Amino acid sequence: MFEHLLVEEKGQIAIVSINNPKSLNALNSATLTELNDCLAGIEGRKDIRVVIVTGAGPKSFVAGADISEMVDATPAEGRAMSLLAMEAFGRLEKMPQVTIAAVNGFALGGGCELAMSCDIRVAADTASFAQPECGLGILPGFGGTQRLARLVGEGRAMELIFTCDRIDAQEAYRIGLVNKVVPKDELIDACVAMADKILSKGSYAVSLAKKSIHTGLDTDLASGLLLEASNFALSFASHDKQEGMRAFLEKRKADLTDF
Ligand code: DAK
Repeated sequence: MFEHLLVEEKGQIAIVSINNPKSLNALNSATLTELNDCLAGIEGRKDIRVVIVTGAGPKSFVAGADISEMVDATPAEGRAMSLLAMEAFGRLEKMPQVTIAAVNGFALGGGCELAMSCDIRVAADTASFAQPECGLGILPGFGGTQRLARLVGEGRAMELIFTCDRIDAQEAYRIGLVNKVVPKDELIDACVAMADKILSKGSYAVSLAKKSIHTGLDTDLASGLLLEASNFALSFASHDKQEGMRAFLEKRKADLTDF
């Protein structure tokens, strides 16, 4: 049903693969539109609770925005593309589902920015990361200046963006850009295992925690703590809170169902 995406569902997990093999999964407007539509379709679903985003093929997660489409784009077209990406990438951050980037190869420019829009990043040991935009006479425009600095700190983000250096998966792990590095052949299994572990917890509580973390990081500590208190109160109204605590006291496994 999508031309540029492959979507597979495994129980409560959706695996969305960017599928533009001829350009190493570069993101053109059509792909961004499909990604946005696909995520919009998933975000209201209660039966899907984790989304894994990856790249089709053996070599590349996403090699960036599609340079062949951008080369002759006008500023107005650039703005339209930016708004489209902002919507799609913003959805990954705001949707109640947990999002995991399974970075299976090149994560360059918009590809690195796509990975950074996910809640968690797991990298294959063959993955590499860069923000090469300044070498093309532009700057990261899908959130890279903001999200990279938040993830790895201002100084490292500036160095990576100014030099356009490409770093390997181990270095990305060392600086906090990715959560873990696994052998390439085990990447999807590792992401599914992580998803299964998350799914065994209270999905409603996890989604409230996600919202608290993302929204809290955009505000001051005092406001973030108030938001946490409100979301904490919401969790107290859930079936899962009753069930989780009772199960502990009764020494049995909790049956957590809310989302
Ligand atoms: N766009 C279009 N085509 C690409 C591409 C890309 N980003 N990356 C690779 N390809 C194409 C290549 O042109 C080649 O096509 P053919 O020649 O076969 O037709 C094919 O994929 C295979 O690539 P290579 O032959 O180069 O493969 P190698 O293994 O030798 O090298 C590479 C792989 C990933 C190191 C190399 O392809 C490469 O350096 N690619 C470009 C990486 C890059 O600079 N990416 C950042 C793009 S800039 C915006 C906001 C954000 C952005 C743009 C606009 N707005 C707000 C409007 C974001 C910008 C970026 O992401």
